[in-house]
Amino acid sequence: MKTKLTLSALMVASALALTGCQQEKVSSPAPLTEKDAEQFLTKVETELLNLNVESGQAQWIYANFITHDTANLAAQANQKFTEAVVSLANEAAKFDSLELNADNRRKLDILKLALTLPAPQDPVKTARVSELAAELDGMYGKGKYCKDDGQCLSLGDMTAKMATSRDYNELLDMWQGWREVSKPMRDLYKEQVVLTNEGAKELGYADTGAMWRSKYDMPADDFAKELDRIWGQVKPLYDSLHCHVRAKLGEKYGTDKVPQDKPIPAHLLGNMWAQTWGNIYDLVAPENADPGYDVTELLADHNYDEIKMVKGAEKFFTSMGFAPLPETFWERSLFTKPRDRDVQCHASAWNIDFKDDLRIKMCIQRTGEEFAVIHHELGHNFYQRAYNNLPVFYQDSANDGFHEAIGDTIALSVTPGYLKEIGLLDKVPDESKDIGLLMRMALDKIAFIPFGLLVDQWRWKVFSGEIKPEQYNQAWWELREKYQGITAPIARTEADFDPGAKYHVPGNVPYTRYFLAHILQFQFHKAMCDISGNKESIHRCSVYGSEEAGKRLNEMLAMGSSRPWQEALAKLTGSNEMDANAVLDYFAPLKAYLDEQNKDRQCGW
Ligand code: X8Z
Ligand code: ZN
Repeated sequence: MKTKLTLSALMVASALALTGCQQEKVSSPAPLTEKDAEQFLTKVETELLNLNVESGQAQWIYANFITHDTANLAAQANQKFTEAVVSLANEAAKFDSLELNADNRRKLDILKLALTLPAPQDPVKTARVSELAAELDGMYGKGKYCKDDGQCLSLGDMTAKMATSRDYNELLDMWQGWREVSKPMRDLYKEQVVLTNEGAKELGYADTGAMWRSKYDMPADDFAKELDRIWGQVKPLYDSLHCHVRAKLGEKYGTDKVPQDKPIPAHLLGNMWAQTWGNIYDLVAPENADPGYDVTELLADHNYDEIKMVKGAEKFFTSMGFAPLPETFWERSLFTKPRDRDVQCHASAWNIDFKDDLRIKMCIQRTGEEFAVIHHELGHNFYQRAYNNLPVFYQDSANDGFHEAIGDTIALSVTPGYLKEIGLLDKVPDESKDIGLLMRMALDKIAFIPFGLLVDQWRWKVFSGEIKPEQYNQAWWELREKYQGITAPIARTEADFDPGAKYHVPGNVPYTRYFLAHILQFQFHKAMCDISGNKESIHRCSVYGSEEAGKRLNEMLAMGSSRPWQEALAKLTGSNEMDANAVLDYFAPLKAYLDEQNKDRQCGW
């Protein structure tokens, strides 16, 4: 056991070192210096690493075996971790007014912002925060929809059915059934908000949301404005897509069910949360421009099982010069849903020892959609490995959007040309099919963007108190309507807690990261295509096999969070701004097509 040298011990030591001739100063602590900061940071480095590994192991076990006991063990480990980090963050704050070199300042700031759920310093309250976090996470992981006849559906079962069912009532039944799971989360969530806000205040932030917004190398308010600016860039494209999709859904289900001047009912878009719409591609496929293949079918035709899908994604990274995943990745990951126990099926990527103990945990389904998610998860793992030589403070992405963007960037290179190259597709469709390809991509990527924004718009307002507990559900649907143009298909009340039906709310994972990732991945893709010498249109570009692009990508990844994200972005793209022009350029031909389709339609809601 290491003895804990706290900062106050350091201060006492330096005060005692003063000679007796300065009597009046002996009782007050010596002013802190850069050297004190350095000593503090060195101590924290080891402590943080040990704490992270210990709690990481407990969280891993809990997520892989959800039981009463593993919940307790995970909560205890989290409590220990939170207590320690809160105390270290408060110590770090003591250097706030000291002028320090940029590196030490950055590490201290990172430490102060390290917790997603900041707990108050009271140990009883920290214990409760940890308990609530474990319980909410477990409720989601264990969640099932059991019908009156006793038949139970897991979220995975419903995800698969909602992708292909075109039966209005069947879809509604599953949509409604899953949202029973989140009702009992409401009171726990409310309690958690109060406690973490108290913790955030102790650390000097207005509330937990304000703390989350402070992680972006710019003033928190500027960051919020930046999001609005970027959303303003994308909104016209989203509106065009929404208009066309609503019209097609009206043709399919009838305009009584899908009124053409109102938001779209949320259960008809092929996804439990209406966050990606690629699964209803068949309903909106442009005439004569269908690329004529479907990745789910290609995978089945070529006997891809779950492991082969992961190997395929790994191969993409190794083709660009990244080292293969370690043997332990294959031994320790979870790839398929176990039949006999509850696991947290929501996909995630881990690096347990902050070196090379990389893993994913995912209940893989054999679909094109999941093939993209595998790329997404491996993007996390290759990022984690690229920065594993940095001090633990910097073992993170430039900002959280970067972490979420890397695997998606690679998945943008899963083009027909690439599928042919790896033997999944016989013939690359000609350019007349590009609108179909772009449509399918937009249904996933453009449809997602407002959803990626609104989840934290809701949470930020909840944390700030602007949304009160008795308005949780109503405010959620107001934001769903405002940003996505989506509506609940049946009346909702405050007995419901629909935000809790989305993993990241009970899981306490900030969501703005995915909004950012959906912008950044197009910037990264464009930059890497340029580096690889691509001559085709951007949506046909694949950087598969480009070691040059891999090298430049790795340079950015290896920076971890050691420098402001603007610098990391410039390293790969030459620009230090997040900007949606790369998105708009990518989809420009589709935008023209949509506007033509919509010309006699009344768009908007
Ligand atoms: O949660 C995820 C990943 C794990 S970080 C699978 N995603 C978001 C979601 O599923 O809601 C990826 C895209 C958005
Ligand atoms: Zn992710």
